[in-house]
Amino acid sequence: MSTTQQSPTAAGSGANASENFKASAERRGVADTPPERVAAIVTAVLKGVHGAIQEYDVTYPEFQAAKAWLMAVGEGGEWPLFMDVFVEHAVEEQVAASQHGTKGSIEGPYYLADQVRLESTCRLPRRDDEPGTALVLEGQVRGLDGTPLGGAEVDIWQADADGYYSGFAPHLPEGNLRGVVVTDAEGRFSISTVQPAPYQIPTDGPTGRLIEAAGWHPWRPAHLHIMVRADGHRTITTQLYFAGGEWLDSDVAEATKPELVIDPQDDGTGTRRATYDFELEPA
Ligand code: MBD
Ligand code: FE
Repeated sequence: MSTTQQSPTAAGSGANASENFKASAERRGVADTPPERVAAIVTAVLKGVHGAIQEYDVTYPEFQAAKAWLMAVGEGGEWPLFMDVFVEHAVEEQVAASQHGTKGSIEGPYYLADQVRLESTCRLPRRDDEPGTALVLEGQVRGLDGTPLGGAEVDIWQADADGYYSGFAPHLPEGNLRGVVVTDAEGRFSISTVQPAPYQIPTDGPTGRLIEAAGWHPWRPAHLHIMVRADGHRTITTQLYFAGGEWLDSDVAEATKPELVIDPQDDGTGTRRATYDFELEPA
């Protein structure tokens, strides 16, 4: 990691993620949950909490510490981070049960809509001195029946070689390593980028303090986030991971799947290349 950069504080990246989440309410839609269902779900959650209190004979100091921690998560803007690390994978697994084609994975807290649109063969926006190994991801977007989907959008975002996301780290230019790649008439794309580093949950915020208090590790394996959209098809939100990568078998967010692991190979010029095709089901 370079020593001159300013690392984002937990509060900085958390607050940004909270602001971004609130601003994107429209894209996320309305839940419209009827009262009986609200009551059933909340009752089940509370039963789980009450059960843990009984099972572990939770004390008053522990109960008050939990309240203080919950307040800190909100004040630090870390609810998007906490929810996406510890809860989102369970929701995604429910959705996945009725989904065909490319496997999905969690969106996480660092998606930003409306990034620069790029041609099918392109380079993601990067700094002049962007560190990291050159990486090319190429492939094709198809329907479940094999039809190539030209004009599909491969919306990609990733951490840099130091593990930081643009938009959530003040030292990075806006839009760095983010873009919406539009496939050619054959549904193909070829994206030049750099190898991302594993992601560490900020250790200076409440989520990091909980992880430390529990003796867990705060790491996600290196990954590329990708959302693929095509007219008449169900949008897929997923991530690609790297064969042999650190933390691949112990992702703190439990969001890896064997079908989502790529194994880029050096093409002889120092650039690592991988192919991945996306298959979308009808909407
Ligand atoms: C990430 O980069 C991420 O992908 C998730 C799911 C949670 C925290 C940081
Ligand atoms: Fe991520």
